[in-house]
Amino acid sequence: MIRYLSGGESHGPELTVIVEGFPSQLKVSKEIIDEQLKKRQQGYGRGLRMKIESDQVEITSGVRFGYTLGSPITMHVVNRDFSHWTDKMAVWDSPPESLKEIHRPRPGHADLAGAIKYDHRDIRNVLERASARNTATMVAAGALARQLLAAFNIQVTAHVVEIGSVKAQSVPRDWAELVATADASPVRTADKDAESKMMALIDEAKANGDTVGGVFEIVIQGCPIGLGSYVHPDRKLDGRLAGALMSIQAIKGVEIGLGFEAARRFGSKVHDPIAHDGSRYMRPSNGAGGLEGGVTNGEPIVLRVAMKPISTLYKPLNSVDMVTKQVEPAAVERSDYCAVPAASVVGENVAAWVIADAFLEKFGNDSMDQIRDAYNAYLERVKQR
Ligand code: EPS
Repeated sequence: MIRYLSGGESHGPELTVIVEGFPSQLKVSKEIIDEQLKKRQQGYGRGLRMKIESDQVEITSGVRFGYTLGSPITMHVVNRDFSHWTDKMAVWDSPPESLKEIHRPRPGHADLAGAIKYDHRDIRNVLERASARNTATMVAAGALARQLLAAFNIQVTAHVVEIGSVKAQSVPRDWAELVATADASPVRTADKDAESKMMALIDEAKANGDTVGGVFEIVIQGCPIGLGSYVHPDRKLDGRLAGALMSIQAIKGVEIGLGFEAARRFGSKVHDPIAHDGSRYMRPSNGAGGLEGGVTNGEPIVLRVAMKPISTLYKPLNSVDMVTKQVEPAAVERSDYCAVPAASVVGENVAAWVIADAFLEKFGNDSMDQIRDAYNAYLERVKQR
C-alpha cells in the first residue's frame, strides 16, 4: 500500500526519502517529524557526530498548506557534517591527495561482505551507506505513519528493557506514565532503578574502548482486530513487523508477545483465553502480543527487539588488510558506544510504518474521508459479531 525509497551516504550532502501511497487530506506536522528525529539523535552512549547534527526534515513535494495531496512526499534531512567531508565525499571531483582509503574491515559491519560484493577497494564506499545514519530516513517515514495512525487513535511507543546484562524490572502499566518515564530517561528506560546501572554499563564499555547492545520493547495500542492476514505468508503482519525491524542496522532478533519464552511453557500457560465484556471480545492476558495467525486480535501489539553491540570498537578486534592480506586491527571509524535508546526510537517508527501499511490495506488509501468511512463501517460490523 505504502512504500518508500531512501538514498544518502552518512557523510554525503543529505538523506532523502520519497514516500508513496499516502492518502490525501492527512494533516501533517513538521514538528512531529522533527521531534522523532531529535529523539533518535539522543540517548546516553552516543558519540560526537550527534553534537554536529541537528536533524530536521524539509518537505519538497506531496504536502500543500499542511495537508497531504496523495502524491509522493519527498523529505530531505541534511547532513551538517558534510561540510567537513566535501572533498572526501565529492560527487564529481577526483579523490583528493589526502584521501586515506579504508582497507581493514570491521568485524560485525557490512564492510567485508560489502567490499567483495560491490568490488570496492575503499571500504568507505560500503560503510557510508551501510551506516545507521540512514535510520533517520526510517524515522522520517515512520513519523508520517504515526500521524496517520494517531488520526485513528492508534499509538506507538518504545522503551529500553535491557542494556547488556542489566534488565528493567518494573515498568509502569499506565500508557502515559510509560511514555513520560521513558522520554525523561537518558537511556529511554521506564525503570528508574535500572537506569543508573544501564548508564554505568555504557560508561564501562566506553572506558574499555568497547560497545554494548540491548533490548527494547515496542507497544502499539488501539489497533482494530483484523489487520494483516493469515491467508498467505507474505501478508502475515507478524512476519512483516519482524522483517522490517530486523532490517534496522544492528538488530539481531525480534520477539512477539511471550516470544522465545512461549517455547518453554505448556500451551495452557501461553495462550490467552477469549472473553467478551458485552461490547467486545477481550483477553485477560496477552501472551500473543496482539497477533494471532498473522492478524491483529485487538489487544496491544508487543514486540521486543534485540540490538547487538555496535561493531566499531575503539579497541578494535583483529581483521585482515584487504590489500596486503596482513592481519591488522580493524579500522576505527568515529561511532557510538551504545545506540539502543536511539534504536528504540527507530524501532517504534518502523513499526508504525508497517501498521499504517496494514491499516491502509484494509481501509483504502485514497483520501482520509474515505478511509474514515470505511473504518467506522468496519467498527460497526465488528460490534455485531
Ligand atoms: C549515525 C549512526 C552511526 C554513527 C554515524 C551517525 O552510524 P554507523 O552505523 O556508521 O556507526 O557512527 O556517525 C558517523 C558516521 C560519524 O561521523 O560520527 C546516526 O545515527 O546518525
